[in-house]
Amino acid sequence: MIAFNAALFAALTFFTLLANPGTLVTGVPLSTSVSVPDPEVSVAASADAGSFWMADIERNGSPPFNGNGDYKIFRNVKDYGAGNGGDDTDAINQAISEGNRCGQNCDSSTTTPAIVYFPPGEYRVSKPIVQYYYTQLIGDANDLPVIKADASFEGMAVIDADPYENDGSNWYTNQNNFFRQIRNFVIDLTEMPMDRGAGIHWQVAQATSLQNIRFDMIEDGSENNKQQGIFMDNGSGGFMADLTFNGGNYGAFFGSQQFTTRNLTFNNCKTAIFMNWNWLWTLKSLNINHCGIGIDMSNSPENQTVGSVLLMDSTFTNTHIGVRTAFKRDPVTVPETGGSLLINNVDFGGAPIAVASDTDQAILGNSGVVKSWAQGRMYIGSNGERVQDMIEVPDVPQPLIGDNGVFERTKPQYEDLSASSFVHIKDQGAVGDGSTDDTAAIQSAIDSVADDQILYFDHGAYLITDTITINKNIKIVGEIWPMLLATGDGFADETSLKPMIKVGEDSTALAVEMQDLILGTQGPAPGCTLMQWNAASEQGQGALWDVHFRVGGYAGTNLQSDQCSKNPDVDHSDPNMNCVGAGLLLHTTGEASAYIENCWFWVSDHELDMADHNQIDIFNARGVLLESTGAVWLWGTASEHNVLYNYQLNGAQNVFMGHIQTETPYYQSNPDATKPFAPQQALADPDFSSFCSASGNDSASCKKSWGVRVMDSSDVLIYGAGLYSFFENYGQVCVGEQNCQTNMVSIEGDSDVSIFGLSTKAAVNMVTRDGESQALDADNRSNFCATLALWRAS
Ligand SMILES: *[C@@H]1O[C@H](CO)[C@@H](O)[C@H](O)[C@H]1NC(C)=O
Ligand SMILES: *[C@@H]1O[C@H](CO)[C@@H](O)[C@H](O)[C@H]1NC(C)=O
Ligand SMILES: *[C@@H]1O[C@H](CO)[C@@H](O)[C@H](O)[C@H]1NC(C)=O
Ligand SMILES: *[C@@H]1O[C@H](CO)[C@@H](O)[C@H](O)[C@H]1NC(C)=O
Ligand SMILES: CC(=O)N[C@H]1CO[C@H](CO)[C@@H](O)[C@@H]1O
Repeated sequence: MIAFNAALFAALTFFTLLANPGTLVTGVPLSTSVSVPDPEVSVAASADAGSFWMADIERNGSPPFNGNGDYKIFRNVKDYGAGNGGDDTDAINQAISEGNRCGQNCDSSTTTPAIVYFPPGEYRVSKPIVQYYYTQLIGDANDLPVIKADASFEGMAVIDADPYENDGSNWYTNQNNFFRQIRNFVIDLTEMPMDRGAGIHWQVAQATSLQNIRFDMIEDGSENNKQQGIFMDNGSGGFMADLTFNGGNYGAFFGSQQFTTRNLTFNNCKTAIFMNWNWLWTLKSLNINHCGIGIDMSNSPENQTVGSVLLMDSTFTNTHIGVRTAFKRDPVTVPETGGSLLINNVDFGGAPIAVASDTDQAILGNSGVVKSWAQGRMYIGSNGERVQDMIEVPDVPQPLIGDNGVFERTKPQYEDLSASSFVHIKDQGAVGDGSTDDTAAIQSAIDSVADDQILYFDHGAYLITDTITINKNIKIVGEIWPMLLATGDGFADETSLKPMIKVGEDSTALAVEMQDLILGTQGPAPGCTLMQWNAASEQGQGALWDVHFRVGGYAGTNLQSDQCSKNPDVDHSDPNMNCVGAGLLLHTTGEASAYIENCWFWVSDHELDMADHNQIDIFNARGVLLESTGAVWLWGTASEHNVLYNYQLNGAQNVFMGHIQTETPYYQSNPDATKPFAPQQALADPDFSSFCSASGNDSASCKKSWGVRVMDSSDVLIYGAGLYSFFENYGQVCVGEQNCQTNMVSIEGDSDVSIFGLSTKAAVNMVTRDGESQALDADNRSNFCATLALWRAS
């Protein structure tokens, strides 16, 4: 993401909230009859105290580009004196910060990763636990550690991912605050006075996640209750799943550009979710019980700050108001498409008012299960109308359906296994030092690992010079994102793409699960597909979680700011071929099926490690290419800065995408998207020269990367898309004029696609069909993007 000046949202700052905390509170009374599980009870009842493999797995990983051979990746907070009954704040912060890591005044760094592990037990804090850049805070998955805020706790939140200084500045740029996880905790605010307290300050961007966390807050419906589980003021992201919020004023206070949040339970909150601002937000599998308001998206009714919300597969029980909104169909509210809302398969049986106005008048009364309801602008082809009503939508294709609407599966933590079930890649001959060719060692480790074992990639940088093939059922876990880097002559021929990692051949049935890896290149690899997924599998048994595709801009890639810094004043008709990345990031083929969650397909736009952190030009040909007909789910993915397209579907079937986020390259149109790669028919590449002249606009502005291109594909559902164009040759005049490029989404041929919650930025045409404009940005303005509640071909 970019350092974008979003002063647009300044009216909603944290400081305003602190200064005037009463203004956002609605004071709807709530029942308090449901009891909350006592953390002490669950701790005592657990049979597996301290049994998580994370605690005692052998640690062979090291960051190859750190320079300090003694650098410690793994830190157990007990080794720093935490958990002994006193104030644990300093010990925990010491465990996090030790080793010259990326803290205050550090923009970013990939060379100081740390896993900070919390064994079962209670930890007491009086000040925030500061989560440094590139940190995973992980508790015992079998017996959640409890972090208890002291009654005298002072500070923003129990865990703070981006501290504020007294002058209001942040440690990290919120939109660049990447690579973080927090999982397996109870955060307890119940000893604090109820007029204060937050669990996690989560001001983050891509490649971040919260998973399996319970927030315990004071249950009290009065005005004085100001506690909140998550406080998210701004950022860009992102993903979270499996969270429970008990009590509090707001379970979660959300504000960010775009996000996917899945499987969240709220009990006895005054308001479960307060949506402060967004461009788009996909909410899936919410259980909202005994709350005053479920989702309040009515902030600033006279000029709404919420762009859009997609709510799917959720249930409201004994909750006064389901969703509160300021949107009105007529008279038109400001901005015109602000407050767009999609409701799909939501049980409002336990909410007397399903959708209410900002003055609590019923817009949609008690409704039982709502199949589909929308407010905003809805397009059938090029016919747009303003709606606020039930709508007709096609059924979700059968292969995509799970137990609760669209299939979902959280990243497994294999918590039943012991450390002895893990086979270390470094014990199998791989070196991971960023200079040794590890191809053969990795292939042989994959071939020899047993079915009941897990292949563990110790942290490192593993060079791969030829295709590695996975032809068996396997589970692969990375130690805080080890890097698999394609390099060498074997990946040089851009006209003949060869995979670095090939999963199955020709639709073979396999169960392949991978998590916490990074795939990239060392130097140019234009003949490389980083991952080709050919395997079919049972629903959700072929999966990637937190596997990030990251090309250029970090230590070890030889594609950094010393060689590839931007230079917009020079003509780039002859691009610097030393700054080429890969040919294609991810490719699904045949009858392949894959579950892909919280994966970031990022061609770097700026330097993460070198001190200048400058913007850089990396030419990576293609992003994600889906050509498969088995089910593919993309939950919370983003694809950015690819030359030809970020997502392309060609002959694909049964695809769910929600939410997706894209940015087109900042250097375009210097050069435009016709350079440096010639379109290849075998890959169904876009041919901008012929497309643009055929569609009657041969301008450079037409020859820019697609956000999403769909050809001859059916049963495709997109639930939330934020597709952005922020630059013309690094200039931003076009952002205000909403015309950084002509097009963004192309639907071609015989395609059956429904796009719910489409938000585009600075593309004149939001959607074209076979080259013809379907919907204009100028007709559909929201707070920042232009937004459609729904686009369908017919
Ligand atoms: C709404 O707010 C935005 C962002 O602060 C501002 O640019 C715009 O002018 C406002 N519109 C109206 C009609 O007040
Ligand atoms: C993020 O939020 C903080 C506090 O609410 C505010 O000071 C800052 O200006 C915001 N930053 C951006 C880029 O919106
Ligand atoms: C949802 O989250 C809860 C609490 O973390 C967990 O127990 C449950 O298995 C999750 N459900 C799904 C479908 O993942
Ligand atoms: C092409 O489209 C762009 C963006 O809509 C517009 O500014 C330009 O004038 C168009 N050019 C032609 C030749 O139609
Ligand atoms: C068709 C339609 O309703 N278009 C409206 C969209 O919003 C613009 C302002 O941004 C109005 O001028 C249009 O009338």
